[in-house]
Amino acid sequence: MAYDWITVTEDAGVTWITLNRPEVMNALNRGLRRELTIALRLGHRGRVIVLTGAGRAFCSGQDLTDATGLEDAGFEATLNDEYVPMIRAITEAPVPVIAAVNGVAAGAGANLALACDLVIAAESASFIQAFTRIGLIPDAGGTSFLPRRVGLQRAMGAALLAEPVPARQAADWGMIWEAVPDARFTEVVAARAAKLSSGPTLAYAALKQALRGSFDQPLEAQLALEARLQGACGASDDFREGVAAFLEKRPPRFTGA
Ligand code: T3D
Repeated sequence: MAYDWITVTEDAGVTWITLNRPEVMNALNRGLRRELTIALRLGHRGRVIVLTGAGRAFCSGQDLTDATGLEDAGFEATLNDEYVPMIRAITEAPVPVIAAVNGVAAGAGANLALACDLVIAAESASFIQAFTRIGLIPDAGGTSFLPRRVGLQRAMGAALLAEPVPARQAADWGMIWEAVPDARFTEVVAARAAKLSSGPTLAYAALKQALRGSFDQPLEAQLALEARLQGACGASDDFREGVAAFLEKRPPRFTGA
């Protein structure tokens, strides 16, 4: 498929999706949101997806010059029709999605990153819940992802004050997985992606489902879910291969079956 606003490449089981509007810090216009949602859905054909930005930013959130959504239907419809499918394409992806945050992530761009399963940021990057600067509240899942990751007070501070949270601080808070020196950013992202692309895909899908659902149900239900998902994993070729590899003292060769 040909894209106008993003680039998509596939290599060794890794689908790389790059937001490609560097002149506006990869702001999300309607076309980009649509393309990104499609690419995320199609990216499942690989074994891991990496989402990153072209140029010096990851994503600056809603394109503030693009009023097409407003003219048609207003924010509520735009969020429901365009942002929600985009975020769900990440959270429901059966493969791990890595946000490789190469630079500033602001507004919905910050929450696009936080929707991902693993967030790796360059040390020079920052996360800005910029919404209140323009009279809005965090959206694109931010009011869910933020307090769950960093607690209510830090979520409140980040949203109320709308100040940049540097990558290192974000990692210290548990908002993201890690902040890495800029010089090593590409190398570290590639290494993490390669590791996940050769991992047990079925187990990854199951653990995403279990962890992401864990905030919404009591322990009893979670235990039952774990048992059901583990039943499927335990019956997989990957489990047999993992045990065989352990006993034979060799690296496993997971196929995702
Ligand atoms: O349903 C709905 O539609 C509502 C949904 C809302 C979701 C949201 O995301 S609301 C929040 C929207 N985002 C923002 O408010 C962030 C706006 N951008 C910034 O605060 C800053 O640009 C950054 C902190 C991201 C980066 O600052 P800096 O100083 O490094 O760069 P800059 O000079 O501000 O930006 C560079 C260019 O990108 C500049 O254009 P120019 O002057 O070179 O022609 C700037 O206007 C453009 N740009 C940056 N962000 C956006 C943008 N253009 C359109 N939309 C943007 N969001």
